[in-house]
Amino acid sequence: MGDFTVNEILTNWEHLFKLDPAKEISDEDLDAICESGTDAVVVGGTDDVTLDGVLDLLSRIRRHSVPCVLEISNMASITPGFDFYFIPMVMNSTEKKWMMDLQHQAIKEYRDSMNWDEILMEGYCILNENAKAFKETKCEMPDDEDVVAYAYMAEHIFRLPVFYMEYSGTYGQPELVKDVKKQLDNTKLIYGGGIKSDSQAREMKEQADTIVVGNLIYSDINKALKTVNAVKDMN
Ligand code: 1GP
Repeated sequence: MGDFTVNEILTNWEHLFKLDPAKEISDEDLDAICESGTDAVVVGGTDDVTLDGVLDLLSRIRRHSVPCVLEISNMASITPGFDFYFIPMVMNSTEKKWMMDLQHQAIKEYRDSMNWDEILMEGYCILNENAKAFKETKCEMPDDEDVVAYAYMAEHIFRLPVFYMEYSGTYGQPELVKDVKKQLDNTKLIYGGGIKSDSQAREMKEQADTIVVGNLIYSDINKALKTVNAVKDMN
């Protein structure tokens, strides 16, 4: 992406679409997503994320000029060719593996080819107990005070560029997103989960720096597309 690092670019990103490599999407819908005016298209999922699935989406998104991000789910599906790479660290996991050990393994394997202008570490807090990612990463459900403290740690202890409130599949609490945002000066706040309408997109964007729309792409593409302008028109 030219002369800009991912941190500089993220400052201006308000809306992201997230495509799941394990799900089918027609060319027509994918083209509409890429041309929607969203700030970037993220490829990421939890189950059945394969290199073939990732490469298929990459080659199709690449027909468009929209920035393209791989959110790394597993080592087997890492590939060059994306503009940026997001690497989650799951802060409310009960297993160190998901916060540090997988990243440690990845560094050992890929250090020589890692370009830190393209890589962004995300402090993830998974807040939907029924989400596959919550179960897979053995998360513990934090209460509101815990979430605020994780955000504080992301900013002051780990100095992470991003804190991601991940409600994947369910709509979160705008009040809690607001409280978390108050903790953060330098760390950007991404909200993702359960956005099903333009008004929900706006409501969460009022609190967070960036919102992510995922499942709605597959359940109601027209409503998903409307979330872009809902957010952009707030400026
Ligand atoms: C998932 O945060 C994203 O990682 C978006 O969530 O799929 O529920 O929109 P939804």
